[in-house]
Amino acid sequence: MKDRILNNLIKKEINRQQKTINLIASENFVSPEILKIVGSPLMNKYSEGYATKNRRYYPGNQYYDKIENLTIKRAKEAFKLGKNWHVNVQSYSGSPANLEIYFALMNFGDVLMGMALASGGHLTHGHKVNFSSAAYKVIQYGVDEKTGLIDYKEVERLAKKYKPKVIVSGATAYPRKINFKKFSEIAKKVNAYHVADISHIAGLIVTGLHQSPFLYSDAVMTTTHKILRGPRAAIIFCKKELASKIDKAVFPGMQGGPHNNTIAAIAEMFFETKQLKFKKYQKQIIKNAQVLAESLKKLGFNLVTGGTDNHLMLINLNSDGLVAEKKLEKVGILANRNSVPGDTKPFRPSGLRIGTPAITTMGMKEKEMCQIAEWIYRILVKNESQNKIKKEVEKLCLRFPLLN
Ligand code: DSN
Repeated sequence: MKDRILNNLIKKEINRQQKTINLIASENFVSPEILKIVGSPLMNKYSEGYATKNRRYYPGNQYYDKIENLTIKRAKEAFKLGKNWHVNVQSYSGSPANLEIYFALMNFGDVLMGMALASGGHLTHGHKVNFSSAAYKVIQYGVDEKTGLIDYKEVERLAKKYKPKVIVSGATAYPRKINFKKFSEIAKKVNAYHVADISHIAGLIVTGLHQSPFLYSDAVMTTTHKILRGPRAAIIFCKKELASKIDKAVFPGMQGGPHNNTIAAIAEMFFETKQLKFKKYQKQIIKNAQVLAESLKKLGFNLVTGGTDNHLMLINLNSDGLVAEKKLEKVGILANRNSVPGDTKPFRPSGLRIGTPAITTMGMKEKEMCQIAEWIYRILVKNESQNKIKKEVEKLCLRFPLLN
């Protein structure tokens, strides 16, 4: 690279990724193949329109059409979908994808019901500062403050009272399994669409380690860059009868030209999720999360819901999460501060979210989980020397080289 300033910054960032323990539940490390496809000449083209409809607004798309159709085919195979499901692979990322689904299924001013951010929901599930709450009347459900679990009876009560047009299930910080069947039953009772946002758990669903929402939803959205270990993007699945509405909402409703390089990288991602080692990887993510959760508990940490069934856990610190996040960052351990049930200030919440997808990709296993729990304890409880622990962290990370 001729640009030495930028080259130097990129090198530093790659080095940072190698030398830190990444416990951010939504991040991961993609394969060299995916990196290559995203940075390939596939980036150079406009293809507004859809391959499935044989309707593009630019010439020269004969190969992109094939790539987009291949990505759609693989997406359907991965989630074992029949002819009654339609797939749109053009969404730029999770937030636009959710808004596109709402745009397709609701009129402005209709009632949207989603999980509150403070309980583990996403901004686009109706948080007050998000476009979703500006465009729609929002009703938020939460978790039971004592158990930390979704209170399905309360979800039903709210749904019956406010009659939403769309009910969103799915979360960004919920450590337990989600009962999509229950959400579907509630949605049916009030004649609402059930939309499942599976961004955080899609890899577990692909490998049969979590209930699939497809039997129970009208539309499903997943990002591809989290536990699925693909490029930064999203996929929208919907029942066939909603296909035209969803496609129109994505393009021309909200987006212009699709990112062809990313769509091709999603096809590669599904090639990788089909390999036997992907299932082993997903199982190890859960094992690692459980060992980490147990180790933290033994050291006296209080976990929301008492543990985890999936790839993440929430520590209730009963103190400032921002301070804890900063202390850990100083030694090269990244875990984002997060609201815990009852918190009201998202910028200064009192929890930490800890996830295992990225460190499991690095190759870390149970033994390393115990070590990480001990470091968290030594930093947050014992206030030990940061320099000493930073060196220990770096030494461990260098034993698990990233494939760039
Ligand atoms: N920012 C993602 C997460 O951390 O879960 C959700 O979009």
